[in-house]
Amino acid sequence: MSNVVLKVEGMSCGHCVSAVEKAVSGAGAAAKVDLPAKTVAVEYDENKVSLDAIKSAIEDQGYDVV
Ligand SMILES: [Cu+2]
Repeated sequence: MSNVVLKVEGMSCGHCVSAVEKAVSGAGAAAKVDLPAKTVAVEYDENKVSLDAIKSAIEDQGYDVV
């Protein structure tokens, strides 16, 4: 498993948190959002899902991975 912390712009409320967490789990990984820090801790199996796919899933929800 790999762990990475992404900085994500545009998250402002609980709705955003669940949208991002859902998007990441839909991509096949696990996410934990820290709203005040604007970070998303992602745990994923690099043999099953790429980090790019996870970033795309977040960006598809309208947030920016910086
Ligand atoms: Cu929101």
